[in-house]
Amino acid sequence: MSAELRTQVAIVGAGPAGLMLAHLLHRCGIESVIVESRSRDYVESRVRAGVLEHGTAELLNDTGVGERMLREGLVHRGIALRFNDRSVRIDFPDLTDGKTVTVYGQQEVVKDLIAARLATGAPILFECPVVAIDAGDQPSLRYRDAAGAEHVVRADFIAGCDGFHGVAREAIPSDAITLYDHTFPFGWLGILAETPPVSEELIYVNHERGFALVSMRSRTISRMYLQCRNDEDLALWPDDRIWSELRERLGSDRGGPDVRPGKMLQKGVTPMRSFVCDPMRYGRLFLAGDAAHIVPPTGAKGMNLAIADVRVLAEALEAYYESGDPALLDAYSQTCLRRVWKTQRFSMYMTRMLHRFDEHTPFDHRVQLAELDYVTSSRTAATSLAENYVGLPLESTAGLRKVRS
Ligand code: RFL
Ligand code: PHB
Repeated sequence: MSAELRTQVAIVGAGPAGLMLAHLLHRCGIESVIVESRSRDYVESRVRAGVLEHGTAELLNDTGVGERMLREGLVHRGIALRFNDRSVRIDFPDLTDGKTVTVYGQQEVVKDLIAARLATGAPILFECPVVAIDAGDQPSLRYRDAAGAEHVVRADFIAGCDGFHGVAREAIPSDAITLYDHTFPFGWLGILAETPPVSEELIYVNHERGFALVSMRSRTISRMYLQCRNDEDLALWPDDRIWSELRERLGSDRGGPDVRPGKMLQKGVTPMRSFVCDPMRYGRLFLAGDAAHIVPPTGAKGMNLAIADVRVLAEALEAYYESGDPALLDAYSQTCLRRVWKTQRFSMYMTRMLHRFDEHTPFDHRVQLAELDYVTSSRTAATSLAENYVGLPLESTAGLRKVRS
């Protein structure tokens, strides 16, 4: 039997964007239905981002979903850039008026938001892929349940928060949007391992064999990445090879941090790309997060951008339902895209400064090292990096002020 649901905002996808949007809307009394293709267990265990900008952590706290993050998240006051076998620290609070970032896994944010959603009793449908979206004047979507039956959700608005490979963007006629993209000729091989972090803070490494990054999820679990080919075959990377490559790029035998092999919990390859869809809206369909844009992970920005989008969208929907004024909804795409392009710029800057490019000549490589030397020795340059890393100021806060009070 097929069912029909009616709501104010139908949300496609239960990633950080969809879940946070539902959470913010609930706080201002707007109803939503979340429809997610995967199981709850799957979305709660998908290991991805790990760094929350200052404003993202603040938003989680201010809206009542930051309690576990406050207890278990690790507040980081800086990062190290490592090149020519030396590490130089960028001190965030010193350069940004006291701001920090919080290391707290994306899947933990997702777990906290799902718990908050379930506590409200509002609908969240797992294992229900959305198969069609009608973005017309009377928007609706169709999803298929686990038994294969199709159902309809009718709504005032649809939020496409279904990631880069979702269906929402596909529902927009191609002549109504412009897509910008850039693919990098490399990817990241990421591991999660049971070994204490090699350092208190993240280390971004420029090495002649390629980029490396050491991050963490807790005081006993490390998350580390190695630059690899875009189509890298994981079978060529037994654990031993990963550990010795990390030791080599970190300079463990040359005074660098000591990487100690531990139990490998997960391995995966992520291709790198930059992508923007402009505008992020078609009629009553609004795209948010990875559905609208992708950044290479070097700036640790993807999840933060997703949260920044839905903050703007929730505020615009709140204004619309309060006064019938669509001005903020009309400005949504433009408001978000300003931040998106600045974030593309920063992610591109970090990526270019830290990776090996096949086409680089020895001249290009020297310029790259000079960039690192500059950013770690000029307070002005370091301030720019720090300001972007902790997160540029969030857009207008008119609606949010009410949420906080
Ligand atoms: P998501 O998380 O991809 O969620 C989309 C959800 O939509 C569902 N879906 C559908 N549901 C219903 N019907 C359909 N037809 C559907 N199609 C898809 C999916 O199952 C999924 O649950 O998108 P969202 O919410 O926009 O969030 C974006 C972030 O996930 C992403 O930007 C970050 O993970 C990027 N990222 C990082 N971001 C940071 O802010 N800081 C970091 O440190 C950081 N590190 C990273 C990263 C991404 C990485 N990978 C794996 C791409 C490190 C890595 C390695
Ligand atoms: C992570 O911990 O997964 C992480 C940290 C910083 C990045 C990217 C990923 O730039």
